[in-house]
Amino acid sequence: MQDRNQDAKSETTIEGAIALDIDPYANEFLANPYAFHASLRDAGPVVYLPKYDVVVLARYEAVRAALDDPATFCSRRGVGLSDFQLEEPWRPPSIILEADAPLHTKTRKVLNEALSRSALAELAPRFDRQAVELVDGLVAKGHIDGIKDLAEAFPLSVFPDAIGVVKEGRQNLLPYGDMAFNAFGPRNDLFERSFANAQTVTAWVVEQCERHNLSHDGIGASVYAAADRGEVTGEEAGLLVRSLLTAGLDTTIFAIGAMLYCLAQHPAQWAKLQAEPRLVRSAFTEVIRYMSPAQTFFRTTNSNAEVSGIQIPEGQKILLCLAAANRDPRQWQDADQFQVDRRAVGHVGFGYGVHVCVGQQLARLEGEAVLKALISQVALLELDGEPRYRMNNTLHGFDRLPMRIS
Ligand code: OVV
Repeated sequence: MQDRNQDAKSETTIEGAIALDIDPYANEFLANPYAFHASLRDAGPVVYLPKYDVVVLARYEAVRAALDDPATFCSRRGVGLSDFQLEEPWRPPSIILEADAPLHTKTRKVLNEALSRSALAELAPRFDRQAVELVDGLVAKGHIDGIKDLAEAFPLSVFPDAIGVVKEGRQNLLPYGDMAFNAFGPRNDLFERSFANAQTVTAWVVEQCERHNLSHDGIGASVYAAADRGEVTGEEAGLLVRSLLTAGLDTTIFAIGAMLYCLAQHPAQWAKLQAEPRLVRSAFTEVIRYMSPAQTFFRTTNSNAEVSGIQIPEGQKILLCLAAANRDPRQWQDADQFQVDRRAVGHVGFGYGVHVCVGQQLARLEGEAVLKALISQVALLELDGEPRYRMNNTLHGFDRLPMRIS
């Protein structure tokens, strides 16, 4: 039996890759991933995890190279653990995230346009005003939960309106995002728990993506305007609005939560920002590098591939550890230090290449609005109790951040 097991194992092992007995979906890993990330990077350029039959790339150079080669490392077989060629996806696949050229090229153009810097420019004054108003109210309270009261409250106050979603039923948005990001991992407890009300939640989201349910002046409407121009079908426009609602809220909430945590944990960096508010842009970029709210995405090899001289067969699931790449000491000086004036451009926290986050200008607008409001309205910002991690198969961050703010 022993021998047979070993034989079976050597059949699936990738020759030249180091096999590690690490579970990236275990609670210990998800709560405190940094030592595991170092083990994954240090083991070699290509690591194999027998438990999930996945190859892991965790070094910056390897992650970036894979993201830069979408013909070999494709997305249409899913960007989670599951191979859509072998398993039925939990919902009709995204036509932008879970797609390759030429479909992706077409859909990407539509969302690029709807989310371009110029399209978003008119939202900025409102975001800034809402952030100041919200932060002023929190300063008056003195003690807050940074997550509920700010990291969630701010995106919820601007994002659904910006897209043009009806008010009734918005409580379904966060559970839907939680499902989607858990669904990139295995069907573990986290997955099962987040899918408890899947039917209701999914039905609501799908319905809100229909044209007649969206406002006439939001980002959703501008996606449908692309359908009027013949760039996509009406059905495709609905799926692209679904992408916005799936990817746009939990991510920014985790990013703003990460920002609050970073500022509270690094008072010298907070002081530097207060002295030099022009650093807001690089500070937000550094938050994404340092915390990587989206920790991982997968690709699937579309043909036999080679990474660092190691042969990877066609149909292999590849876990790209964005979070590990973003703290790779081979790439970053003092990788584990949070530095608001770092030139963190080039991080892969938003991905890289043709699939790089299409909503990142909107995410920035939100993150920077909050950060500017904190700088102008807040003197003291510190932790006031134990942060609690929010567990998710893909997102890393907090669900409770007790803070003193004044
Ligand atoms: C969870 C997620 C991330 C990015 C894109 C999408 C979903 C999508 O539905 O397109």
